[in-house]
Amino acid sequence: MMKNILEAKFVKEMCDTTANMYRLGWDERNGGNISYMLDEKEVAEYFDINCILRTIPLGFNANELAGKYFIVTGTGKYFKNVEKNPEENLGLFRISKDGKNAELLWGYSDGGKFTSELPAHLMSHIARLKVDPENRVVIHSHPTYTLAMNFVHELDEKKFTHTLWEMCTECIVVFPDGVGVLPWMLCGTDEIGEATAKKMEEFRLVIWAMHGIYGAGKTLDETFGLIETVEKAAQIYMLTCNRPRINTIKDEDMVKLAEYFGVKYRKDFLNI
Ligand code: 2HA
Ligand code: ZN
Repeated sequence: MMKNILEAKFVKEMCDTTANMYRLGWDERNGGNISYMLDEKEVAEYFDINCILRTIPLGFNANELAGKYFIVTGTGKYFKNVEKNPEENLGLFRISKDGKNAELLWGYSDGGKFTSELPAHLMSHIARLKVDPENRVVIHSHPTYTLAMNFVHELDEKKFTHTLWEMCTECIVVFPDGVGVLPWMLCGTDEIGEATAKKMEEFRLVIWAMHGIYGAGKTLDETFGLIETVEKAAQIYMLTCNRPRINTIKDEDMVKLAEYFGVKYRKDFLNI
């Protein structure tokens, strides 16, 4: 007997994460997308993995991920609606042997397909897996204060990261590797996908200037938490940036934090 996919932990987690992000105001309309790599073993509990519902061309080559399984939000779909109707708003597929197609096993039930940002997602998975074999999740979102900060702060990786680190004591501990920044680029393209993946070799967080953010991690919680921490710091920045700054977390304080918590941080992003 196959188990009911709607009770699968990974479907519940996708529902919870999209619902949280929607309620935080980060994912208006069809904004944002999530991809989550699954093990064949966990997928096989829910359906016959030889029963392909549809073959959907990827439009680019993902042969480094051949045979891998992903659950991914659908193109044009709203985070607001995932929880109510996971089968229409999500899809679960395997990358074909030649890396050219998505073999749909469940979901996109209204004839839909994966997010238009799939190139950036899959290319980021490939890049992160080389750095961290346990990476499973890529999230793209439009968090409000992070975006606002893009309009008033220099888009320099060192300066942007440094400002975020200054805004919350825990920032340097949560994202010691800092935040990569891409200039404004056309979204949905292979080009922005390749640029994002290149940044992902170095960073788990990548800003798409005046558009949003990408995060990567081992779990949905961890990846969500990374973006949430950046967003909190950006919020504090936006609440304080037009007033004189009287107090700040100093660079030597950040060194103490990084050393106390034993994290490997971007020393070159501090001014010491
Ligand atoms: O999928 O967020 O970047 C909607 C978007 C595109
Ligand atoms: Zn977007």
